Amino acid sequence: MQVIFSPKHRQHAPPAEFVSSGLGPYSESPTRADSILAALESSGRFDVSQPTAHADAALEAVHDAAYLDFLQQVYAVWSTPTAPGGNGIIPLTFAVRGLDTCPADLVGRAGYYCFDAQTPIVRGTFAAARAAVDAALTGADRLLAGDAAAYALCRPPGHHAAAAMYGGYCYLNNAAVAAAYLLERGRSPVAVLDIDYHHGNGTQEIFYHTDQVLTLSIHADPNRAYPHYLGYAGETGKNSGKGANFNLPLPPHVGDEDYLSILADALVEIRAFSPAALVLSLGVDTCIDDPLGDFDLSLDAFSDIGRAVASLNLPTLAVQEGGYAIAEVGRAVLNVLTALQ
Ligand code: SP5
Ligand code: ZN
Repeated sequence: MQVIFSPKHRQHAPPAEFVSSGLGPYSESPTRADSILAALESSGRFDVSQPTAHADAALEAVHDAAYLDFLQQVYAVWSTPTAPGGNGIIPLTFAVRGLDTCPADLVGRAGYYCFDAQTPIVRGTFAAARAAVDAALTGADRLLAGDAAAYALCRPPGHHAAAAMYGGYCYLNNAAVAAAYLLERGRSPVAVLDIDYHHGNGTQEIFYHTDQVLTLSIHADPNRAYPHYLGYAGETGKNSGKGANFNLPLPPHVGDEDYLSILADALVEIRAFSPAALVLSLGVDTCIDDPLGDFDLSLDAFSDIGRAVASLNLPTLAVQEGGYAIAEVGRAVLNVLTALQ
């Protein structure tokens, strides 16, 4: 299986994020990608290549043009010699209900587009995020060329980013851009299965009104877990998208057996939809040792997940999302991909 990976991810390395006790280390660190790449390389089962550059059109099919301009420009405007701190741009105000006019000031726009205090923009953020999109699109090209599966080792991840919104360590929605690109090239309809511990709110929002993309997310119940404000079972899609979004929120300490049974339910929906391709938003923060999650999946469960997804017999693009237990993420991803192969 082809693994697509860009070393440009390293340009995105914010030193800190806000946690409940104040500033803490940034969980979505470059070492995550090191761990994954090392595990895949040591297995000797994968070819690793760099992404090819893709035109902005694919990105613009999913994200708002003014939002993309903001992401691309804000750091350069902000980083004057008098600007304080090295933590990157973290907004202090947020455009929530009733505060919804986008200001002219680029830095003021951070709080218009951002929805949490954990997703700083540093100098290299856009370059890294753009390279991650290219990785997902290069993986999609492999499917279009006839490969049964491909894996994009994306960093930063993407599933929390919506058309004009960033948060949850995500800026550009790699999986959604790849799904729209496959659709555009005649792989219709497409299913996106999100198995990250957190709800894929960005992906859900992007495809909420269309019946061309089935979105399913298995995640921690947002009543207790990030992203809190979306991801409930009652969200089933709107307009022609009605019935094409499934949320499967779960309680804490879900173990292998229960998880695999929920996954089997999701696969039933995917089969019924008869997609031409599958995008797998592959977060491994469901692992028992994950510091952000409270699920109890063993490393063996990740092999079972890979086998279950492979049983769909669909061209499958796996796109890396979360996973923060540095010692385990490589093995968890390796187990999924080995079984998927
Ligand atoms: C892509 C992705 O996985 N983004 C996740 C963003 C989650 N940020 C919220 C972190 C909240 C931390 N709560 C820690 C609870 C520890 N038990
Ligand atoms: Zn996650």
